Amino acid sequence: MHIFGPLSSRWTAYLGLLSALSAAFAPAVAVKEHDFKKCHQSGFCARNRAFADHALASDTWQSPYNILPESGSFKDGQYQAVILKTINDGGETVRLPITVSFLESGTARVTVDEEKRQKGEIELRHDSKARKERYNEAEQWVIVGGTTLDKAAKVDYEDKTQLTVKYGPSSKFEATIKFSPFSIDFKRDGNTQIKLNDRGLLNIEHWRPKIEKPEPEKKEGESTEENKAEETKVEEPKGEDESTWWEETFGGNTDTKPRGPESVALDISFVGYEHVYGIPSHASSLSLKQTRGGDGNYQEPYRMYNADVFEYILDSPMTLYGSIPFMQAHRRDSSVGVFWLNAAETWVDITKGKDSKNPLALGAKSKTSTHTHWISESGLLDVFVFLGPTPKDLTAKYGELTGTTAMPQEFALGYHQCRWNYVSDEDVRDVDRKMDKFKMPYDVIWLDIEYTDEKKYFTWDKHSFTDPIGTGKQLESHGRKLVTIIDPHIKNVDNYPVVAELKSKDLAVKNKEGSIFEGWCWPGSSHWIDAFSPAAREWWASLFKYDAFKGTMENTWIWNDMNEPSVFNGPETTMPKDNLHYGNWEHRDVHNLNGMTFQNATYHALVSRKPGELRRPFVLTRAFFAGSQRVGAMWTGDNQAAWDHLQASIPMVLSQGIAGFPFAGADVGGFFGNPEKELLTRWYQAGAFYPFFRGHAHIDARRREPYLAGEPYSTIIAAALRLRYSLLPSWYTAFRHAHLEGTPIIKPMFYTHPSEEAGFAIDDQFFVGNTGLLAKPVTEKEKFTVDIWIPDSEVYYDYFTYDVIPTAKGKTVTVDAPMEKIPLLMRGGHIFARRDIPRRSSALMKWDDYTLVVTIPRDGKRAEGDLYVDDGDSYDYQRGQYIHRRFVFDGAGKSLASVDADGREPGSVQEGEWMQKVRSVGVGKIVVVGAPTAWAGKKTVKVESEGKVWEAKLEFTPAAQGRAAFAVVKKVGARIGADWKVDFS
Ligand code: NBV
Repeated sequence: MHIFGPLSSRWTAYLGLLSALSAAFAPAVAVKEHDFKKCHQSGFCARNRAFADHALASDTWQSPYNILPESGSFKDGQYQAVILKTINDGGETVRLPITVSFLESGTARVTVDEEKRQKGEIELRHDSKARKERYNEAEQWVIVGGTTLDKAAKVDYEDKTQLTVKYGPSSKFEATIKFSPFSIDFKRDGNTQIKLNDRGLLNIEHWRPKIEKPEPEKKEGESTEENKAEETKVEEPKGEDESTWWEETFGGNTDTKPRGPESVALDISFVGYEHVYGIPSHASSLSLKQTRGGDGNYQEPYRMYNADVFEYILDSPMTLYGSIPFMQAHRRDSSVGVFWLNAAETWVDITKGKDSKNPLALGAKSKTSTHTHWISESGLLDVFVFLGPTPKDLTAKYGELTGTTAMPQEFALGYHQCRWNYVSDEDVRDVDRKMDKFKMPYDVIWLDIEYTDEKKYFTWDKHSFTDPIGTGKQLESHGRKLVTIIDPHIKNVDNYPVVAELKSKDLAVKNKEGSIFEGWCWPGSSHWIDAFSPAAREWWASLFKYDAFKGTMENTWIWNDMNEPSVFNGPETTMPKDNLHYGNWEHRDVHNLNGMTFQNATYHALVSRKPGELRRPFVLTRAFFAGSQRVGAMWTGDNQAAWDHLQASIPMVLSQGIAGFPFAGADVGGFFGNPEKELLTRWYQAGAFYPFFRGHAHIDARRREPYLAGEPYSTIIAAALRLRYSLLPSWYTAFRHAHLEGTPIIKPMFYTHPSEEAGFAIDDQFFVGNTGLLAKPVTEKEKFTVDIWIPDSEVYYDYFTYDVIPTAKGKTVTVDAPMEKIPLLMRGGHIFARRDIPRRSSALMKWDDYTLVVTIPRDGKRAEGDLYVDDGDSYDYQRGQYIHRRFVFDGAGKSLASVDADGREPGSVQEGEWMQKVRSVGVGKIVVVGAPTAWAGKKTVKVESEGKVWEAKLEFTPAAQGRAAFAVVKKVGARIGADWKVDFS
């Protein structure tokens, strides 16, 4: 082991952990909360909260921001003007250019900059090399579309005090920009939905020179009369705390803040909306809580500052590993939202209150409004406003701007077996064999940091991993993959070509002096690749070529961890904010983007591993930002083997889905500690419904591969794995929708049933894609029933028994959930696809026939669903090499038909290799749950396809003891890719 330099307390904790060899590691210690800032310890957060307190407590408060009317102009869907901020008791003003853009998508964007910084007319302290502008490149990383201006947007009304613009679909949207004080009201169909600066909390900390003042003689926290007078003379508002303007120290680290105070903050009110969702990642409820105290509320704002939060606590607004500053507000039948495009440290306060001013304007139903206060340390004020009206519109419009989930490799939806660490080639091969022996399907086995030669990424431990290619080939023989971890910290050691190149090519993150930044992480002294730099990304790509990263092959994929970035001896375990990135942007400006740039570099590296090899990369990331969904999957980080962590994982994964990054999961079994068998089993049952399904464990945790659980647990876990595998066609179809429409993969009740208020706060049950499958995993110890809330009057069947669930709209129903059972209902009116032959991996199921399950609705009239299939690996789907079928059961016509979901004519696509091969794949079986009694005597049905007609056998089972009647059509015989019709008459 290396001898490390001065150790921070946190680093000591890591070392302690590593040396804690006891397998019986107990997760008794929770996160050291004091290692992470609270709002009052983060200067700009404290200042803005104080600003808000001052403004909200005063009856006479008026926001000092006014649009200079004569500066305004409206052209081609865009309004531009200058906001004047009044300072020094009205003696001076600061010019803040504002642009309000109305986009064709119906989204509006409000951007405010600061003229002096924009023009570089400021002085930096400490001879800093940092950029003078407010960070204005977040959009280059985040926004990929949807920014075309709405030329049809028009000024509807204008006078000296305000301007109203009509825009959006059929000009249903309206924005009223008031000049003095500046505010904007957004209306849909004449009703106010969102207000900016209505409460006057807009605060853009303008540049000012530091005025050296004699240190007042006072005790800390006290303020002398002279000092007060001085403060009043220099700045507004009265009593502003300057103590954190120029320098800030936390946990022994000092931030030199060369640009002084520069925060941006704004209040955003959702008028008449009681629920807000989004802004992941927090270990909190789906419907966000209030943050200004009170019963059951938080005291702290939700924080977004990507961090390696060691053993995070639950039910907390504290920051976690990734951030997406996108928020949806929802009330009955209406959704609106905002996206705050800022990559700096950000806090969001949330309060809810009765709207006393003008309740009539809100409509009879609305009672409560949600007020939010967004506070970022630096950068532009850049906010996108979405006016809905449905949750689906919100995710679609957000997806249009930031991109949607990359279409994953099909294997990525299978089960992933991970631990820190599989210790040798033989260990990996042994686990691989045992999974087969115990008939447990899985697709990927993972290697954590110990596979490397002393934490030097792109190398292998010489003693334990002598033949990674041999291991890769064994995996490949069953269609399986290997994922290896590659972190962004590069070991600072001699004779390591990777670090030598990083230094010689000058591609690492710099410290505030502009020399290479050195910090501590797993390898000891390390440097960090600066993935903001195009040259660094190009170099990074060169490291993944098969002949560079020897030991990898076509079935090797990558895991990016620690990319917040985690720096053990850094402030809050990350980089100093005054570090410098490519383009001389300070780390403070780009912190939340950092993880995404690294994952992005890896993604592009994998696409270019070999010329001509075009396969969809798989990259798992821990840190993320808006846009990360375009390049891979995420997981919720280092959770614990505890029931409450299993519970917390569900709202966390649901939040990811509505924030546009649905390819999400939590470590199954819990990372820290040793789950009891019941917990492990229940976690597999829940994990089978995470979009990303991976078992993982800490190095000190006992081995817990699912076959080690022993009976009855191993068999039950195997059943959960198989359930996942049989439903893979439906999961893949849900991903296709996420990819095209930005929809979540697993959907909360407010999303699927936006009219049912009782469901708005429910976050422990969800629908899977459009399948109508409603799951509610058991997350409590010794709990053998669950209460499922039923959102509508449709019929619901038990997935496994076909029992008709005695339900009523808006009621909860208690469903049995013995150990071996995952509570899973099928909503009537859907059709979904499965593959029923269990095999070892998803690749081995590729050419199997499908089973279609039709759930007859209560009125018997119509059931619908779809299936998307492609080669699961290449980009050929972009050239039409896919099958997308729409299935319609017509109760009146007594038929089930399959048509091309995208309206493509048969033969219109030239069939490549995969399309030809998939011709052999057919519809094996059709199961009709809730089959009409009229089918009782039926023995056959007529199948018609591709100009032929034939008969297939039908087996009808009548209803009995609460179980629905069902019918099975066997050996249907139609091709999955063809048009066909089954006649049940
Ligand atoms: O690489 C080791 C672990 C990894 O297993 C885990 O999944 C990551 O979240 N990594 C963090 C480093 C630190 C763990 C204490």
